Amino acid sequence: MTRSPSSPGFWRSPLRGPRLTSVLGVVLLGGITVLFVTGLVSYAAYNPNLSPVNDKTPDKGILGFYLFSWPTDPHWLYRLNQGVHVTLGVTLIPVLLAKLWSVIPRLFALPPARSLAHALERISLLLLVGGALFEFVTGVLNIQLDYIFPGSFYTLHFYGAWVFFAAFIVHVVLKTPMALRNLRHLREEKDDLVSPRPDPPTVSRRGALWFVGGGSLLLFATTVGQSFDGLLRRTALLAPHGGADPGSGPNGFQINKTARYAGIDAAETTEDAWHLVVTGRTGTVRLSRAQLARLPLHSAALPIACVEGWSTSDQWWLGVRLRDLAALVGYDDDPPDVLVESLQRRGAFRRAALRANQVADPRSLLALYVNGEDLSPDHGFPARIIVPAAPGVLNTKWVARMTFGDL
Ligand SMILES: Nc1nc2c(c(=O)[nH]1)N[C@H]1C(S)=C(S)[C@@H](COP(=O)(O)O)O[C@H]1N2
Ligand SMILES: [Mo]
Repeated sequence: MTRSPSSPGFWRSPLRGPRLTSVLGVVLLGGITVLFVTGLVSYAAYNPNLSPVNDKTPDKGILGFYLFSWPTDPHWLYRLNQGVHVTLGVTLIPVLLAKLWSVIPRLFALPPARSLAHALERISLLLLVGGALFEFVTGVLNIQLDYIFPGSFYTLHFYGAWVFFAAFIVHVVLKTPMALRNLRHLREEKDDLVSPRPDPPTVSRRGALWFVGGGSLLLFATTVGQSFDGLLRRTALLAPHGGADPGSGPNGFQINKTARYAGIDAAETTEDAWHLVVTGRTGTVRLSRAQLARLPLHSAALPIACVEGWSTSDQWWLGVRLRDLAALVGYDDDPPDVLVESLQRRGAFRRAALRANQVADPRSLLALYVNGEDLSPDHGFPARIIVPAAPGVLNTKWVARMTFGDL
């Protein structure tokens, strides 16, 4: 009988019990709530309703709600939000695994359902555990591999989050009172998680918690550096993403997709070949890079902050204000939304839309220079967008066309 995982005697660890499960559960309650909120905020940062360009999630309905235009202040807003989302998500992995381990006997408990209520609870658990694993796995794949917005990752992680969170709410409502009771009373009550025939302990419960916490600390220490430059970034052993080696010098900061990867041919970006085409209320204007450089230039110190969690510190960009470009095509005081398109012919990031409040911000630039030098090919030469507080993906590189108004 003890051979079967559905019999309580099969599970021999003396660590299992309501107290261990409750401690881990309370940590996850706080942590996952933060993940969900920062995830929703990150979604809002894409300005998802701006034409079908920024968010192509099919049939999102009310789940794709958003409540506000993404602000441009403070300029590090997305950097902070996404750094917390990704670093915290990675840090919680050991806690999630330990929590699942601590309740595994219940997965096999028989009969599968004692009552309708019990059946419903078990179904919600299936969605909870499946959803949690799904969100953590898709999230980690996205930062470690080359899954890209707005392809499958974005849609999967989005829908997975809602399924998971619905089950999470049910679970929290059902379990929190008991978890808090378990934490207040130090004795282990009779509980289905406590093994009836425990093996002798090889580690204390406190030791086990230190082990889990140590794992989390290690992941944290090897991830958090992705939000900083220099030596600290080199500690981000687990968050290597951010494409090619950026080298040193003025353009020596994280690169996501290189010019070569994006299929940008140097011959298309020469002074003779490249023109920016700006369209708006009063028609179309074509500008060479030399002509752009003779317009009033402004500078702004802004970071690149990718959805994958990595970011750079503030770089010093110099270029033409987006609102000045809007004024060239008939929007003098009332800059509208803009659709920005890259020279790049294929790939997910070749176009992005910006909202009027982003265009209006005096720090939003079509940058020609960074840190006192021409943009490098990999950072978007001849010209790229840079907008305060926006996710990296909206900072289109190798810009070819800008269409203001009526998206
Ligand atoms: N045309 C184009 N623009 C792009 C991308 C791209 O692949 N193609 N990547 C975007 C993403 S996801 C990020 S995070 C930033 C990265 O900018 P960087 O490579 O200069 O750091 O560029 C954005 N602009
Ligand atoms: Mo990105």
